[in-house]
Amino acid sequence: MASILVLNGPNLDKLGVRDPSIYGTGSLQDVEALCEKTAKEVGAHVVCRQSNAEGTLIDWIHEARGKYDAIVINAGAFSHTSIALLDALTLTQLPIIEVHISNIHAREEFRRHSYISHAAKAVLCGCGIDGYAYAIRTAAKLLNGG
Ligand code: CA2
Repeated sequence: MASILVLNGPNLDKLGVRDPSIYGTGSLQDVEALCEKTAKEVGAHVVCRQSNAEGTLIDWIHEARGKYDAIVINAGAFSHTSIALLDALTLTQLPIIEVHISNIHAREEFRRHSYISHAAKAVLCGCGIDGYAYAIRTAAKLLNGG
């Protein structure tokens, strides 16, 4: 059974608390429940983790090699700043699917570039939290030979 690590970065633990016009009303718990439901539907196993700390995310990415078959990641604002996260993702040699709840290309200039995209097989953005379900389906399809 394919095993997928779902990582959420800074401030995503506050989803549903503020700014529903940008991020919708779903909470991080809703995101994780959706990931688990979708994984069941495609016959995969998911582990969901969230951290506000760049180093913690990097450690989890390092540990993912040999333990998971793919990574789904919404690195939050670190997407726009962190070459270190990009390097860690590249080092895993795992398929990476990047998710953003909002359409980062329709927002401020500084959100329009993501370092993570350089390592990503696919990028989902602007689909709300459904983007996580699409990302898990995409990962499962890739792992089953495309
Ligand atoms: O659209 C996305 O998923 C983002 O990755 C979300 C990040 C943002 O920095 C990225 O540019 C795009 C923000 C995470 C959540 O921030 C919140 C802010 C207010 C209320 C709740 C969450």
